Amino acid sequence: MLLRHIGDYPIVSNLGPTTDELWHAGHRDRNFYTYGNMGLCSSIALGMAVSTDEKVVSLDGDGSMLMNLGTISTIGREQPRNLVVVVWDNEQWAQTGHQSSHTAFGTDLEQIAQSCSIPRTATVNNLEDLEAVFCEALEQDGPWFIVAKIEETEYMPVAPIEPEMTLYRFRKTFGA
Ligand SMILES: Cc1ncc(C[n+]2csc(CCOP(=O)(O)OP(=O)(O)O)c2C)c(N)n1
Ligand SMILES: [Mg+2]
Repeated sequence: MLLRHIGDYPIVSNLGPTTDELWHAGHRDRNFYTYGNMGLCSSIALGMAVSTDEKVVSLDGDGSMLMNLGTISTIGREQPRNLVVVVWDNEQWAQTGHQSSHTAFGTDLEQIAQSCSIPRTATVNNLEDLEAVFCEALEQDGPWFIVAKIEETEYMPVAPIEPEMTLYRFRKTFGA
């Protein structure tokens, strides 16, 4: 659904299932797939956002975001108007054994974003609301912080990705 709306804007995807699903949903040179670097998806997207005028979309995970909450604070400090963070919040560190994360015990990532002065935030619980807020985020200035509550489903096969090629393909789309 997100790919239907995103046009040519770059996406940074969190390690594991998020990256695998993005690859299966629609491989494109402007997908910056990450593997292994837990907690850095939105940090990388932030770095991109301050380097380009284009919208930059981060598809992060609750567990990864919890491991690097300082990213939210830095987004609030830098106020990149073109950054859109979507956190897939399944309330678990799912891929390493479905351990419940802090969002299952009262931590509200949207409230954290608000308290870090991120001006545009939302929490959505269904696809329709996600689509509406995501389209708004692509149109209007942010930074945006969207928490998408999700349920775990079966994993797709691991995507055949080589980090060096991801970097090479991605950079080329910026003419570097
Ligand atoms: C520094 C570091 N610690 C631990 C791991 C192992 N690890 C990989 S993914 C993951 C859980 C990520 O949770 P979340 O971002 O919520 O994504 P989900 O698995 O729920 O899709 C963990 C603990 C890692 N890759 N790097
Ligand atoms: Mg998770």
